Amino acid sequence: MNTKPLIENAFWQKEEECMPRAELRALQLQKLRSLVARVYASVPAYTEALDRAGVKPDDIKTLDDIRRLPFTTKADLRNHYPLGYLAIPRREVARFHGSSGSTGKPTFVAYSKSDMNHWADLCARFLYSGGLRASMTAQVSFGYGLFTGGFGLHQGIERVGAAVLPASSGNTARQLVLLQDMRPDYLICTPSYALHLADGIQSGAIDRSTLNLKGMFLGSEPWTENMRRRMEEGLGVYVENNYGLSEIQGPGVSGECAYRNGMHIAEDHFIVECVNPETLEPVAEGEEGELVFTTLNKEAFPLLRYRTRDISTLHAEPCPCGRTSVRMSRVTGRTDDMLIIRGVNVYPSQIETALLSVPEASPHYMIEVARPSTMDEVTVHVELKPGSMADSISELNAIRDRVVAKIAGITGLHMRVFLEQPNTLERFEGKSKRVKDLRNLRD
Ligand code: DLL
Repeated sequence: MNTKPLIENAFWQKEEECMPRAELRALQLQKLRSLVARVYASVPAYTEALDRAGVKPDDIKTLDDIRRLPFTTKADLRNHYPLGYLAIPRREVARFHGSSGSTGKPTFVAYSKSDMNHWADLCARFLYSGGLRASMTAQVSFGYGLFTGGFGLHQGIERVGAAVLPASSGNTARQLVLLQDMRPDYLICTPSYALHLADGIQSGAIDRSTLNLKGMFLGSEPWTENMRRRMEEGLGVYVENNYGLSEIQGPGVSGECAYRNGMHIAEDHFIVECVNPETLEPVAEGEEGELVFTTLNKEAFPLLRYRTRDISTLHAEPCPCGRTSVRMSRVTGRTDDMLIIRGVNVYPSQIETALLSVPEASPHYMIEVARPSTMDEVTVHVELKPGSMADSISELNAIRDRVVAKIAGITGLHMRVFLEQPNTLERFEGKSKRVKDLRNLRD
């Protein structure tokens, strides 16, 4: 283990971050008991699920009793669309966010004033630990909108007291101008976009000597130590990983400390489990499994045992930084078919929905994801319906453009589309495998 931190070891909320484990566990149990009582009383979907599981709030006597609670999945949220899991009166909601759902409609989440307050602190924890200070400026190149990235990080920076440069996503030339002229100390975005901007800087698109960049906080999609090395060596900056998901909060669920040996999970706010995705039984410490989170403090949208579908490992041995929480390794994969393309979550079923709305297109398709240099590129091969072969190139182009537009309308992403002759793509007898992911996301 690396015991020499690259930057100073610092805490935003030392008491919470370094709470002795026995105290932390006692706090978790007390919060878990009140959470189960609260959702049983206020969320009909949970009243039903707990009754079905034969568990009453009073049955939760130890932390291990969490295993008696039902899991919550994205499908549950979809079945109670849009706000079936809301646990407070709607008039008390301070903010809504949403993430892509596999059907084309987003999954909505909600925050109370108190949830927003905790969220800002949890983002401030990893920002402060990575070196952001009140005198500094941070450029946020995450999208502002239903996505939790932009607004979530924005609040964390404000909580630290630093200045926010809310660049939002896209428009690379302008991002580079901001980096050069506004001289932010930190850049906050997805790893693939950071790499893209780093390549822009290194190719001489802007005058590198004018930059004031000290570091980058990256998250929202899988990335690798190789990518970190490339950016740190290429730009001479400090690069830190942080993780989160909308259903549980957004960014700030976990983040690295100065020792960078996994991401510290904010266990005073979330109980984490790592389970075998088939048996749903816990895996041994350090073994790969699916992460499952229970929210302890969320008022508006508390969730019991939410299955993230993210594959990772948990590590409980003490960290030299002094934080007492369990750490998670990088996310190495998913147990479902969700793809993360340039930070945007995409399900193959969304592409299928788009194809079904174009009369000439068939539902036979193949999605290829590649990362030729730094940015993900998606190519969709789609068969035309028999009998709908167009006679001219301009007709074919028109069909293709409609498919591209439909996909963009549903996923928010521009994908390359190739129209194929009927009956030319592979057919599947068992589970179809419509995605070829050619990216190397492990090293
Ligand atoms: O991506 C929240 C976020 C925003 C995290 C900004 C960090 C920074 P969703 O759009 O709901 O929320 O996507 C959540 O993204 O289940 C993981 O699969 C993936 N993910 C998030 N952070 C990381 C990371 C935000 N550091 C989904 N490494 C999660 C790998 C990540 N995957």
